[in-house]
Amino acid sequence: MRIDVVSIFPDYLAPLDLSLVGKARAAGILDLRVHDLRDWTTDRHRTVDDTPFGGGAGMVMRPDVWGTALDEVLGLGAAATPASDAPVDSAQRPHLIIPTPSGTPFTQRIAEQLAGEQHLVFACGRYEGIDARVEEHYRASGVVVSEVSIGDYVLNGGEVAALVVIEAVARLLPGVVGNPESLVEESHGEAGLLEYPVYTKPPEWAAWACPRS
Ligand code: JD8
Repeated sequence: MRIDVVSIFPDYLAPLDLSLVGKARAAGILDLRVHDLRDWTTDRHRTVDDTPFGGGAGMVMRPDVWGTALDEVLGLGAAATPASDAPVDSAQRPHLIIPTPSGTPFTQRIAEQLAGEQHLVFACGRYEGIDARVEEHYRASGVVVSEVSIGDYVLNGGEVAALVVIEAVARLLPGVVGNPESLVEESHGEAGLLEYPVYTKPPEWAAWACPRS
């Protein structure tokens, strides 16, 4: 699987160098590329935001900078494969994922669906968010686009949500979790999420005994 993440804070994704996801990358199971959105700016101040049309507080992320970046990462730019040769099977085509507070609540089921795809692209917004025309433009261009939320609370940007989704998806890829048995166990339907208590040595601790199985 290939995953691209575009953000103005690429270091926020550094935890993905660690642990199982880090090993999956080293093993070539996961091709994860993190990009700095400012690399696609053209002005010397590397500007990515501007004041909101219609007034209001805060700043909004510019569609033109995001467009240039996503065209390249989605492989849609000039150098892209002509539409006629574009893979028909949606699992082959890139899936643009935009974390946003108003997105579809992220679930284990969505993680399982995404784990079956070949190429995920995360657009991590900041400020008040990304100009809404970006999502409309790529939907209209036939790109599979999903807006997801990781919960009913407000974060400062999409990076933390991208971390959550990428970890939940990556650990489902064959060869990432050491003992796939544990994946089967935990995936026994919705109930699977409700983990059961776990115990290990010593059998006696602080006058607490492990329940006899
Ligand atoms: C993307 C900008 C900050 C949000 C003004 C604070 C997801 N479950 C979630 N909560 N918050 C986000 C999220 C927040 C984001 C962005 C995702 C881009 N912000 C904005 C609107 C109010 N600031 C999220 N997934």
